[in-house]
Amino acid sequence: MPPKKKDEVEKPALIGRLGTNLKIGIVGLPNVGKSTFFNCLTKSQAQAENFPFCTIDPNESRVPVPDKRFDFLCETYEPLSKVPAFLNVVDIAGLVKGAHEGKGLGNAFLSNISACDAIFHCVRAFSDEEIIHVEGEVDPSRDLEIIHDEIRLKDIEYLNKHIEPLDRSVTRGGADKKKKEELDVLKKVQELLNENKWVKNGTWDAKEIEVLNQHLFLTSKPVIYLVNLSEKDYIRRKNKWLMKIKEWIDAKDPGATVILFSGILESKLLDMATQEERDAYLKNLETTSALEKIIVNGYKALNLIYFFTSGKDEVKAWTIQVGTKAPAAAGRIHTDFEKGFIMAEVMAYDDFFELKSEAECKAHGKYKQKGRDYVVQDGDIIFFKFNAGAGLTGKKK
Ligand SMILES: Nc1nc2c(ncn2[C@@H]2O[C@H](COP(=O)(O)OP(=O)(O)O)[C@@H](O)[C@H]2O)c(=O)[nH]1
Ligand SMILES: [Mg+2]
Repeated sequence: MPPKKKDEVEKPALIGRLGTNLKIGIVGLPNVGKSTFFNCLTKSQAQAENFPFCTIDPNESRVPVPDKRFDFLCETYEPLSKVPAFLNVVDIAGLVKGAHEGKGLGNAFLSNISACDAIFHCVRAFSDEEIIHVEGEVDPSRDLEIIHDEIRLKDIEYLNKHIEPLDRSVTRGGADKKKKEELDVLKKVQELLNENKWVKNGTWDAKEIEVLNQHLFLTSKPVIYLVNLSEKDYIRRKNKWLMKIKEWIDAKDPGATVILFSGILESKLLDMATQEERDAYLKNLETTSALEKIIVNGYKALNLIYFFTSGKDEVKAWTIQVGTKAPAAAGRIHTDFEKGFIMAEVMAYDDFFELKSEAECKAHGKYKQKGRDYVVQDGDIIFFKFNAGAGLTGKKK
């Protein structure tokens, strides 16, 4: 077990779990293209059939995060081993109206969402007579509302269970200051949820976030909206529902990331034998695949970044949370690196890219020695110096 790294991470001003093994779940009504999208992401063979509940067990997959910086480091070092960062993606079973009361797969999918740290909310904006729509007609803003509501109602159920006993004990006068503060936060949550809003759309200070992080409300998770279009609509970036989708998101989740994609187009690309064939197809249609953008944004939504270690043996991206300091980042590689931490020798990626080598970075003062308080930045290229004996003798410094 690695040592607790709590003191090495900046106070979480962000809602959510601490850790680097975070996941993003694909959520939406049945038959909106979730598994199709998941398959494209993972190139795995999960089922994608015209049947509302074909994804009974959540499928999970690790998807490499595309990054030009990583590619450049690999070209420079030509290492024996290349390890990029990965995004953990879960294909969650379709959710239907009434799910919070147990309809469809009900609580199963809701606990799957609760195990995830962010949400890809997948919505169907393609028409296809052959593909059954559980609500009859295709109507993305109605579908967005259904999912938004089911998750919100589940949080209300959870909230009611927790707020009542807390309220009672505070009223009786037997509760300490902490309990009172918790109750205040839960009341604020209740107000938001009753106003048809999500916890993540409220304004919270660091103290309140500490309380929220003891509860991990479903509606506190970041959401990226994925709009599944026909190939034609995706290419021309036009669709009769897009305006309404935008209006819904502006009203209910202002500022959220929305990404257009086409499940059909992405699967077609997947079926092609070679990259040349894919490139030619895309070039001919003057379009691009949306997958890279989706993966990169999914990773960002989890509040994760990575630093690199690089050399002839290996170029590797190490996932950390935003705000992680150098010793804890070293601990990602090995606990002894953290225990015996001496310093981090750091090149910012942009400097390395400009100067092309470690030697040039050194010559230009861009190879910097950083201490225990250094907050690691996304893309830093780091070499850790540590005292090998420290971990074994149990000395702290
Ligand atoms: N026409 C069309 N069909 C799609 C698209 N994406 C998925 N489908 C089909 O819709 C059905 C349900 O897709 P699936 O990915 O299993 O949906 P899920 O229930 O949300 O996981 C399958 O038959 C897919 O082939 C799309 O972009 N266009
Ligand atoms: Mg599915």
